[in-house]
Amino acid sequence: MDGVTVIDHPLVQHKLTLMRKKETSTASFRRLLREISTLLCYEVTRDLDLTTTRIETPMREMDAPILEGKKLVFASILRAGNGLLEGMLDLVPAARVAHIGMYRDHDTLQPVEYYFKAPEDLANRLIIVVDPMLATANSATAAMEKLKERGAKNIRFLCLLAAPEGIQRFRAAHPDIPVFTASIDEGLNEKGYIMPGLGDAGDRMYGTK
Ligand code: U5P
Repeated sequence: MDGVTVIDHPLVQHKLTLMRKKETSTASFRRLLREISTLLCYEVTRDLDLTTTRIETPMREMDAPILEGKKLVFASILRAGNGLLEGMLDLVPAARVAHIGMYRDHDTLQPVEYYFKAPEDLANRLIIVVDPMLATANSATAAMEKLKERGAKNIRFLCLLAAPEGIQRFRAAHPDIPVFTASIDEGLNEKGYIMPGLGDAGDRMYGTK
């Protein structure tokens, strides 16, 4: 699918299976999410531009590669996004972080925004938005609109699981934003849950419900 990358690395797929299992404990789920997010982060940043900087090794000087441009922004759609965020920050500790508070109204499935805090200069940075689940895509689509309103121009969306319907809606609304996911599942049930999915990512991470 155009603009959609499925990260089918064997370690990602193995860990994802463990996360899907209903008997996986909160502690294991959280640890697996953190582990898997470092692998996803590795893939989503694979094509970042490099420049060089002059350094001195103990032996001599050299021009060594470093990331080009301003620091990345990781934008977490609360609350489940925070599970992906932690592993990504393990890999890119200097990244700036945005938080987008969005909950899904259980009846209408529409996103309700309750919090937004992001670095000032979004226009000049690559923003990687994270939420483990792209279901109806209502929350992700709304989050992108908000980021664009604040000047964001270069955005990627990273999730763990996506429903085909969600991908279609997301790409129709934001064709400029590439989607990275570990799996495209079968579809949504009548309550907007991904099938077979892994349940409610926030509840499984935090042991609620
Ligand atoms: N969500 C889940 N599991 C699902 C479907 C949705 O946890 O099977 C939650 C995610 O936390 C995500 C939000 O933040 O709902 C995305 O839903 P949507 O706006 O894409 O429908």
